[in-house]
Amino acid sequence: MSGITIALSKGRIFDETLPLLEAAGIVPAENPESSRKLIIGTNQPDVRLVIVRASDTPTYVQYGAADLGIAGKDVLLEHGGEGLYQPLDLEIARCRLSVATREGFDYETASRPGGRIRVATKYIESAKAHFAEKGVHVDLIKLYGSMELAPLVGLADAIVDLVSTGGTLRANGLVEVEHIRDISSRLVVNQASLKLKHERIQPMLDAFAGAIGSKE
Ligand code: PRT
Ligand code: MG
Repeated sequence: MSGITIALSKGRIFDETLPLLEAAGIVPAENPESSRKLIIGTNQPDVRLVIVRASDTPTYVQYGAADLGIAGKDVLLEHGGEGLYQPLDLEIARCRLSVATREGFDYETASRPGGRIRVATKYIESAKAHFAEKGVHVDLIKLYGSMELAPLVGLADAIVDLVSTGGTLRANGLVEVEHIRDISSRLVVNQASLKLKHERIQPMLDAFAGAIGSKE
């Protein structure tokens, strides 16, 4: 495949990537929200988009099934980033990774060095690193979604999840008790593609870099 394949997920990453693609002169032929197609052409005959699950983006790029991709830092931290070049923070799909508990739970005491806490999360690697750094013993329970439910039904003391407006936590009687890190989406590039297709990829990287933050 001599053209360029870009891996994107539907939803907020796709929506917020459109202006960046446009800055690079790339316009998708269809909207993946209304199309069932997983491979979408663009106005550039040698550029196509592949629509993947957000957490699968690094994997497609790592193995070279896509040359470029856009993935949240949350997803990249779990993946590990092997085989990926991460040249740009696109500053899109911004949110934060935080610890949340039920209102009234004594997180202060539970999270002292030497303490022990039961945490449900989709973000095992980030949670493990965070509590290790604090010197807290953590029993991690892997979930794939609806993390907010876990403290409400006694599955865990706390969750580690992404927070944007805070509305989901509030609606479920949870409170954000610790901010772990800010999250945004990064451009990821397959390391071999960057070398072999440098003349085609570098101008795209430059166009993306020039367009960062311009919609705000
Ligand atoms: O949905 P699916 O399981 O397919 O995958 P996904 O949830 O990983 O994908 P998607 O499209 O929902 O998110 C893609 C990326 O957007 C994530 O990897 C993050 O980098 C980024 N992002 C930015 C967010 C949010 N903001 C966000 N608020 N991803 C998820 N959320 C969720 C959060 O998990 C919680 O359930 O929104 C809820 C909280 O939102 P507020 O506004 O109520 O605080
Ligand atoms: Mg989602």
